[in-house]
Amino acid sequence: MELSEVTSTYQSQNGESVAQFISNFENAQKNGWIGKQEFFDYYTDLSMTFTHDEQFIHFVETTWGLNEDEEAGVFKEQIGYITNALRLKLRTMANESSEEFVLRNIFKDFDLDRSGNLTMTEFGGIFHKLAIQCEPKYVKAIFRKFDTNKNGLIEFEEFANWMIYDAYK
Ligand SMILES: [Ca+2]
Ligand SMILES: [Ca+2]
Repeated sequence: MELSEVTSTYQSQNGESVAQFISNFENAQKNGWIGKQEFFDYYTDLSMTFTHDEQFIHFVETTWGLNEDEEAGVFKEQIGYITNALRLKLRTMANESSEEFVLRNIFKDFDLDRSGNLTMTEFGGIFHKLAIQCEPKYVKAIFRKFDTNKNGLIEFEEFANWMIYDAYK
């Protein structure tokens, strides 16, 4: 499959392109169904054409409406591990305090443009600043966990709730 084909499928999300997309499975049995093996073969090949994991994950998700990786077990375990590490470091920064002004100061540190919310880029900066190794696909997944109202930004309330209450979700 050419990258240009991938890109056009990626950009258009109507039913026709999905049909087109399904017909692109090289080993598809043309019976209208995609077997598990076909799915995996296809994505193993396809993942080679993306230079960033994040791009690839986004592509798989937008195409299939998935919220989680096919390797859900490993993925979830990693997310849990990184989330706990993140929380521990942030709790240390806050001196274990749950006072709003303390949490607000921490939040402001990461809100580089002072917009009152964190973009994906600003959120990614937290991991960098706290020296937590984290691949972009995990940053993205954790971002989504934080963003409980699903507006694509992390507001202070979402951040604070997670710091105080939702640590082990
Ligand atoms: Ca911001
Ligand atoms: Ca939000």
